[in-house]
Amino acid sequence: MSLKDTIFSAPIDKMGDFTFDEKVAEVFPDMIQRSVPGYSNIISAIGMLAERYVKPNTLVYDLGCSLGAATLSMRRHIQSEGCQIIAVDNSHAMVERCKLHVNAYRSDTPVEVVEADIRDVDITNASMVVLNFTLQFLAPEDRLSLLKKIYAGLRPGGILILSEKYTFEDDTSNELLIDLHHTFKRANGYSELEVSQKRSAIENVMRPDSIPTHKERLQSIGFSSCEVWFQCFNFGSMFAVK
Ligand code: GEK
Repeated sequence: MSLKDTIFSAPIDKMGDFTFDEKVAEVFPDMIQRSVPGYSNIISAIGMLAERYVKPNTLVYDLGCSLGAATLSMRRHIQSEGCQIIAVDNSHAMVERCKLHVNAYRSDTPVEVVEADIRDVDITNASMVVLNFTLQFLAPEDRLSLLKKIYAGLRPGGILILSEKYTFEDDTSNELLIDLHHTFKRANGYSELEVSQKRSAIENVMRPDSIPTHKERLQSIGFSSCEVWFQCFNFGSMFAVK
């Protein structure tokens, strides 16, 4: 059972930018579950996709792995032999806790948890790469080069899973979907103050793209098939196959 996220429950005088520190890592499962619509469905489906796409003797990358939820889901489902999952995060607090989660069970598929910036990690011989709500935290000017590196490191037929919060070009749709997300958070027990303080803290560190921007970028890199396979309000997940 993870601790309850109360990080933004009391008024904060001087709001700093949101960081993935010890306090966040401690409550992260509760935070992401109550904040990201469809998170559990996406984690389960990432396991199903791993079963289908991970080929023998290849590598699987979970970039921005946090506590390793996607890694654990993939590890449970991978049937192919000779594979390894490389789970990467640049938050020390996340990596330390991720190692505990990963080492709590034995499995045929080894997992290496690496504390590093995903922009500095080599990607090779990959049959599956997961960016589950991570790309949005990268500076917009760094997104294309990361995706190009992933494309180059994927084997033909390999798959990228890219889950993100989206913006929408039509103002009315955008406002409605943002508002539905806030309603979702309030229904999950977050107060008005928590919703608005989190919104201000995350504004500078998370700059979402629109679905067309994602698709055009992936297609321009060379991915042959990309589609949104899940969406709930302004959150969703795409696949892109090489
Ligand atoms: C999950 N995928 O539970 N290099 C490495 N890690 C980074 C970087 C970077 N440049 N920038 C951000 N991160 C997870 C959830 S959370 C999403 C991913 C959220 C890491 C950051 O430290 C954090 O752990 C993660 O990306 C984003 O399936 O909190 O909304």
